[in-house]
Amino acid sequence: MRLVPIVLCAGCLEFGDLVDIERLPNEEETSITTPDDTDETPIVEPVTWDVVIKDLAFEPEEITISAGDSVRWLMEDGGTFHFVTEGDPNAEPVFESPRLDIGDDYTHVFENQGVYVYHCANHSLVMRGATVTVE
Ligand SMILES: [Cu+2]
Repeated sequence: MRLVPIVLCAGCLEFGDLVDIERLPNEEETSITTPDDTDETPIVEPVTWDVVIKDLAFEPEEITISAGDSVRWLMEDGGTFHFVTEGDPNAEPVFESPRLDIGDDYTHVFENQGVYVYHCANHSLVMRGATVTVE
């Protein structure tokens, strides 16, 4: 009869070991999550920045982004159409959107640093001098 409690004790110890083992995967999951967070920190994901075209203007007119980022122009001007054309009027554009009617959008990826001045080829007298600065 006295052997029975001893056997039960042994069972308790084994159960305790099992509990410790069950905790180990949780610690591993925690350590796995930490390197993932660390990896994400130095990797700068490209960002898409929105510029709204409305009331014969680009808003914001000046935007500063990082190399690799994109700018997406959202055409929200009714009753007319616009372009997003890099460079001064009469110059060969580095980039140029197709004709943008209301609801259209145009995205350009800026891989290289620099200051990109752009205008609307359809309203080059009033919609000009907008800039994308790529750092
Ligand atoms: Cu225009």
